[in-house]
Amino acid sequence: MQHDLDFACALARSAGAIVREHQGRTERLTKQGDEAVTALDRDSQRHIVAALTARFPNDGILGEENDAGTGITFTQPRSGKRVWVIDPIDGTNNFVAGLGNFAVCIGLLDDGYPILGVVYDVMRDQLFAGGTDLGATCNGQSISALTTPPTAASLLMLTSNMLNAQGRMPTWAAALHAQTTWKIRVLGSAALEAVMVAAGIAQGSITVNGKLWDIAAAAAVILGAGGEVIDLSGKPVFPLSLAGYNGGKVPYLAAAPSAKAALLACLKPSSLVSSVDP
Ligand code: 2AM
Ligand code: CA
Repeated sequence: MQHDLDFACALARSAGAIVREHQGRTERLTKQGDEAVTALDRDSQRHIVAALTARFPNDGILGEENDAGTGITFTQPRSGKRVWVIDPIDGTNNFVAGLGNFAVCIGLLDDGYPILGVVYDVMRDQLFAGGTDLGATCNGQSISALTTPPTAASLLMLTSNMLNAQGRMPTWAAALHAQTTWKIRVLGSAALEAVMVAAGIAQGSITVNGKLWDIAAAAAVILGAGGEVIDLSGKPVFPLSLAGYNGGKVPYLAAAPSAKAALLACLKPSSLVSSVDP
């Protein structure tokens, strides 16, 4: 399994090299709803898919883009239950704007469980890698989730766009923005936000409107680092059935074990007194 992770690491770095010089110089190709895509998203995915297909011909591949620009890529495994999950650029709006917070994400699910993953922060040249039984590293140095209780200095990462299915901000989300107990941070890349938990930098990371490719790779790193990946009601996100997956949302809380209870309490509507001015 370490060989597979090493392969994914090298592949994420080479995909990052393809996109790096284009940050801030590339326009959106299309605007499908809120979703940004550039030629470099497709170049990066093409590069990753070609290498994975050659090396692991029996594995499936799920990717956010496809060459025709008509949706996602989803190739079922020829044998076994392994599916590689790719986000060729996570944080495309940052990439287009020239804000250096974006990542190449390559994860591997086995029977719906993230067993290894790589999140490559392209502009900082920081490669977060890890998985079940593999631990977690950043540029080869061991990392781990925090084991200390949250304090007044603890960071909580949030991903922008916290609207619920009714197109409204949940009460708990407004209250989190209004409070000062947690130090709220938003990077614009759900995967980079999530791996801050694996790195022991943040106590938690909440993404409401992410897709599977926004979390699969980061989840493997977080789990390898001793963190947890649960849904907003506290149940484990994985294993997750990929049958018929078509880009549905996968809301999640990534948490240091020592902060999990406090963070879940924040997600209850009545837990925080909101100072939002009506
Ligand atoms: P993306 O860049 O791969 O699309 C902040 O926008 C984060 O949320 C990014 O990680 C982005 O991933 C993700 N995201 C997922 N769905 C989104 C959407 N509909 N609009 C904007 N960002 C989205
Ligand atoms: Ca993307």
